[in-house]
Amino acid sequence: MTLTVGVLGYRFMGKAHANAMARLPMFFPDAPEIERHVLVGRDEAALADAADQLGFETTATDWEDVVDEVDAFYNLGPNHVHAEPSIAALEAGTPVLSEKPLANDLQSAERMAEAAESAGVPTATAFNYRFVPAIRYAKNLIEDGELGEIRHFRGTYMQDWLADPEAPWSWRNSEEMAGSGALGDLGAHTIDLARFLVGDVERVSGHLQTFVDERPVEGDGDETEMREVTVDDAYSAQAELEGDVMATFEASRFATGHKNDHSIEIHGSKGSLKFSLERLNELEVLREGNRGYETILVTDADDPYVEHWWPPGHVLGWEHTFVHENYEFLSAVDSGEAYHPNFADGLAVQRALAAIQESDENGEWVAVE
Ligand code: SOE
Repeated sequence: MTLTVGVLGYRFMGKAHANAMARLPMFFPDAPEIERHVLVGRDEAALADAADQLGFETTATDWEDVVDEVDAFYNLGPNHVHAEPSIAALEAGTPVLSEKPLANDLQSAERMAEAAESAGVPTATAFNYRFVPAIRYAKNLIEDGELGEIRHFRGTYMQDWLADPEAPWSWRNSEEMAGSGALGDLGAHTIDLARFLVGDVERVSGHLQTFVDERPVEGDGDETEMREVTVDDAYSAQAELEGDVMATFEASRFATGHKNDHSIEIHGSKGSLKFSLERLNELEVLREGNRGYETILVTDADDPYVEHWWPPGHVLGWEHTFVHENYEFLSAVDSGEAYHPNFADGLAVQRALAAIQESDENGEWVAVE
């Protein structure tokens, strides 16, 4: 049976997921057969062009017409539109993949996770960095006890696309639409990796900062309209993870010189590891008894997901994480088996994000319930 996929959103993430779906038959022949069936958006002309470019059969301007007609629904819109279409799809029994963070606020994330629980179908929160082969390799090392007892997790996510005060305002600068700034957009990924590799976040102390309070709205007029920035440009947090693990998290859109630098370090009683997204094929590992780190090029055929691609050393990139994520999610939709990271994982991250915001506001440590 061919699975039909409906996708809301056709910009950055729409393209990343459509590309992933297009790669599946060639590189993952055991993936279920799918059809990029319907692309959803509001601007009919732009939508028609996007559907053509991204390989969709049809278009729709109303998500309500789509959510109960497809075998899987992808919600790739801005954060404030994650909840309603996703909940409607789940109420119709349709599996849903939502972009991250799960929602723009904790209450919406809770409603989404409840709807997922009641529907009992696979859901996904699109934390694509879990699907980097080197991250999977790291997880295997930790599970095999190679690092011993984990003591520290350090995660930073550095970008610089807002360092220029003239960089235009977008929905990512709006609390109403995005929920938070660097915290939710970037920190959500780091917190998900902390949970995936080490364990749940138990309590946090957070600090958020906005460096530029208003930005120009892009437009044709002669008068420059300025709009308020209502989210953080950067955040930092210290945290305690389960098992008495000490953690620090940090992200910025003002880290000049860093484009998309998501880095983590983990220290255990027997060894350590380091990973940076800017060198995503590599993992630095310090093994017990060694004086220094070794650099492992995670591109061997028996490394996670690599047998589907190229010979050793023929490196993979950012877009491959989406292919792996789509492979796992669509296989779960086909088989009905559980998938992670699901909406419950997305909610757990959202609870940590909300606690970091609350801690910044009241100046105290906050427990992540
Ligand atoms: C923009 O900051 C962005 O595209 C995020 O929204 C993504 O989740 C991250 O993977 C890369 O940066």
